[in-house]
Amino acid sequence: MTLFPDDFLWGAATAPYQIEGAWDEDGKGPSNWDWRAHHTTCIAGGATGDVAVDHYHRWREDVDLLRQLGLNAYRFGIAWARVQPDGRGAWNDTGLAFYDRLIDALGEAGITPLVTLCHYDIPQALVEQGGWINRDMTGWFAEYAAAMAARYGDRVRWWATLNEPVCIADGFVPAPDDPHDLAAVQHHLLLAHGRGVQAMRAVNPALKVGLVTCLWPAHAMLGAGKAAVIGKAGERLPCADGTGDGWGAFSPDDAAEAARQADAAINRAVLDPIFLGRYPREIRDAAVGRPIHDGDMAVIAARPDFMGINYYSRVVAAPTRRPDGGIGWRWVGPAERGAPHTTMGWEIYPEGLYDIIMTVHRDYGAPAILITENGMAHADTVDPDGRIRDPYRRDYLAAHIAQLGRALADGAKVRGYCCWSLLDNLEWDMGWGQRFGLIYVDDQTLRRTVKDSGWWYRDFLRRGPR
Ligand code: IFM
Repeated sequence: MTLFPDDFLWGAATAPYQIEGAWDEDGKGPSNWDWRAHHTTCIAGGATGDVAVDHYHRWREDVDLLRQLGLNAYRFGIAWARVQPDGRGAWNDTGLAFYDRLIDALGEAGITPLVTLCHYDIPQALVEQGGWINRDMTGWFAEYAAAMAARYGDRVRWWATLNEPVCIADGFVPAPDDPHDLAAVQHHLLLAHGRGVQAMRAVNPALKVGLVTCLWPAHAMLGAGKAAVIGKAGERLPCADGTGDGWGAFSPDDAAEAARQADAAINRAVLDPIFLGRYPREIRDAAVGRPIHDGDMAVIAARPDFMGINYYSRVVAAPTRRPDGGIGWRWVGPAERGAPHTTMGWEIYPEGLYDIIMTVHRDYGAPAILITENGMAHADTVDPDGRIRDPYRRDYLAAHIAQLGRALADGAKVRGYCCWSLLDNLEWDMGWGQRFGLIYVDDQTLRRTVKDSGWWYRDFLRRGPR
C-alpha cells in the first residue's frame, strides 16, 4: 500500500533572485540583493544575479523540464521589485504579466504552483527606508501580499509569506549588528507574515497561506573527538567516567542547555510565536526591548493553513562558557566530527526530517505540513558522454523521502515535498560554487541537462511512490 495520497504534491523549488536574472529589465526595480551584488564584495567570486540562470527568458523551457520530470508541483517566488519596483505605490504591469504567463503555463501542464512572496529579496527602495528594522514594512508587505492574492489567487492556492525569517534576520538584510535592531527585524518579519496572512485571507478566504522556515533538530554534544557523545533533545547524556556528573568543564545539564539555546535560536524562534503566540524564553532573555505592541502576538499567531519546512540537516551544539559565566553554545560541524556531509558543510542526517516533522505535527499541532525544500549540494561534473552521474544525490533524496513516509505512517499531515532545487543556481553569498539542482546548468552557456538524480525522481514518481 502506498503511504502517499494521490493528491500529494511532488515538486521542486526555486527562488527568484537565484534563477531569474533580468535584474533591471522591463521596469523591474533594484532589490537589496542587486545592491549587495553591485556594491559589496559579499558574494563569492564577484557573482551577481544580473543574469543568474536566465529563467526570466527561459521560463518556457524550465516549465517543460518540470513536465518532463513528471512533477505535479513547482515552488517559486515572486520578486517583489519586479512587480512593484519601489515596494510602494505603482505596480509594474510587465513584471506582473511575467508571473501570469508562468502560472498559466504551469496550469496548462497540470502543475500546482506554490508561491513564496519574499524569498530574501525586497525592493532596495524599502531598504533605504530602514528595511525590516522599520515597522512600516509590515504594512507595505501586507499591501503587496493582498495585491498578489487579488492578481493570482484565482490560479494559485498555496502561498508562503516569507522564506526562512531567521536567515533573513541573521544575514540577509543590511546586517543588524545591534541586538535591539536584530530583535526588531525578527519581530517585524513575523508581524509582516501575520499581517500578510490577514490581508490575503480578506481578499480570498479559500487561499492556503503559510510560512516557510528552515528547521534543524538540535542535538547536544559533550566531549571531543572519538570520545564525544551526542544525544537527541531530552536525552540525558552519559557522564565521562560513568559516575560523577561532569565531563571536563561541562555537565550533561550544560549540554542540554546548549542544545535548548540552539533550538530556540533556530527553530523555536519561529515555531513558538506562530503556534504559541510567544517568543521562547531564551530569545526573550537575550533581546530586551523587542518592539512588541499590544496585539502583535495575536496577529503573528493567526493560525497558518500550513507550515512549510525546509530541511537539510541537524545542528549539533556543544556547551561553551560565556564571559558572564553562563552557558552558551557552539555549532560543531560534521567535518569536526567525521560525519558525512555535503559541500555546504551540512551533515547528511535523513532521520532528522522525520523528527522535525513529528515535532511540528505533535508539539505544535500544525494543520498541514509541506516540505518546501530538501536537497544536497555537490561539485557535480559532466561525464564525457554528457551525463551527470550523481548517485549521492539520488541516495540523499531516497533516504529523506523514506523518512517522509515514516512520518506519514505515524499520522503527520504532510501534503507535499519539494526538492531544492529544480536548477543549479546562485547560492547567495556562496556564489556559483554549490550545485543543488536536479538539473545541471552550464556556467557558460546556461544549457540545462537533467542529472541522473532528476531522472531517478521521475522514475520514482512514475512507479508510484511508496
Ligand atoms: O539556496 C537556499 C535557499 O534559497 C533557501 N534555503 C536554503 C537553500 C540552500 O542554502
